Amino acid sequence: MALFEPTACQVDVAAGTMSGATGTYRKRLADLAGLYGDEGAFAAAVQAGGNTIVYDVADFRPSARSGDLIFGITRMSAGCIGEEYYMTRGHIHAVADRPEIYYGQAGQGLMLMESPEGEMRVIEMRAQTICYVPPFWIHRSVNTGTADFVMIFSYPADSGQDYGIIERAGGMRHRVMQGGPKGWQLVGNKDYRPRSTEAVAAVMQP
Ligand code: S6P
Ligand code: ZN
Repeated sequence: MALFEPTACQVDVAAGTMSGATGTYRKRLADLAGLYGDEGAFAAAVQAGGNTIVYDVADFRPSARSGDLIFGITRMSAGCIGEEYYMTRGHIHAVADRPEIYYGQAGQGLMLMESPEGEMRVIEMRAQTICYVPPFWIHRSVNTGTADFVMIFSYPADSGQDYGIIERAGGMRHRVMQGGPKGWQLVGNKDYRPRSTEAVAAVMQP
């Protein structure tokens, strides 16, 4: 069997980029319709500058084999739609028992996690924070700071991403809004529809 060549990628924390990436993508405001609670504020923000970059992702994917690892970097801009902080789309891994590690590099933000049954967890992230996202947790990153929020991540190469689990529920159970002693607070999402017992069981089956 031919061995994969050992590889190093160089992280540029200030730029939020990584050399040697095998793939990159960028999400602009106009790509993120339906994510934010204040539709009027979203429409106005798109009107004013739909090209605004909300986040960039660069990753290195050696293979898609079970047992292999994907790693990369995500850089999130600071900003809000109305009072709701910029966030990633969020997902559960398509192979739901696959975990993930995030490692903070710059800025500050949150890893917002929700179990299929609707339990919420929040981990505050800054430079040097390592967050373990266990198997079966839906996860989304939120920039609660005033500068770029940069994290490195790694997860099993056969994980995949399922974005529909959040869309079908009307979003995550809580939104991250301005306010509170830390500058952010969790506010119940009025559009949230809890998953049925059957939907939860379908995600949790091995
Ligand atoms: C993939 C991993 C990250 C995210 C990235 C963007 O499993 O969690 O690479 O893809 O942070 O988030 P999202 O929700 O748009 O994929
Ligand atoms: Zn993930």
